Amino acid sequence: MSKIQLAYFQVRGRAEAIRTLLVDNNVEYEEADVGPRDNWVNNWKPKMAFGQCPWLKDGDVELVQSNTMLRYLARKLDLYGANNVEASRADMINDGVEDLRVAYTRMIYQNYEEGKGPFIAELPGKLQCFENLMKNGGDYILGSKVCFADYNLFDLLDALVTLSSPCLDAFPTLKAYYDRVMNRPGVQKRRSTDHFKGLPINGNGKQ
Ligand code: 0HH
Repeated sequence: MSKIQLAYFQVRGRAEAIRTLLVDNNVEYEEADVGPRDNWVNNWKPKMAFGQCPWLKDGDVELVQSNTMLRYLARKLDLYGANNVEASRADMINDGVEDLRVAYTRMIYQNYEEGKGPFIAELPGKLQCFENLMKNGGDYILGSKVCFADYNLFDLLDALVTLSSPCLDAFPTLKAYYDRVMNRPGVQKRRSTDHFKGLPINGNGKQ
């Protein structure tokens, strides 16, 4: 069986949760750089179903949409909970991550200078929602076993801590959760690679 292939710009962006999931679950993969811009526009973009990346290929399966990839890998690798209720909790939190990621990305790429302050000011209200969801729970979103949404929530928290280093200080459950995922051996394995260390979070140098 050939290795999974991933293609994306050389940034953490929307691919890092996927990369981390793969490494933490001992799945070997190959990555192609879709950049720089001319390469992307001429050789990749026209082939993408929605004109955007990341793109993932697993045998005959070709996917775009980062959350679809996370869910595909979750079904394949048993990272989607044990039943419909667990899967729905993972989906719900992943959808919450997506909402906050969209707001973060919009601020980073479209309104950094004026938008950063207000975004950070509104962050506690958003993080409180995740704190509430994780309180009275286990180590991870679904208890003792990691699920796909953990990689996505962790990756977003990581970007937010870079944006505002004290942002988790008022949220002890979330802070402990962030540290717990950070300290998973597979997560550390990914983060210790030269590839990870060389990647900016975003493509415009803002973080
Ligand atoms: N809903 C989609 C998903 O979740 C959204 C994908 C998306 O926004 O997969 N893709 C963007 C790249 S993410 C895209 O394809 C932002 C990273 C930008 C890095 C830019 C340059 C880096 C240079 C080192 N954008 C290209 C396009 O739309 O043509």
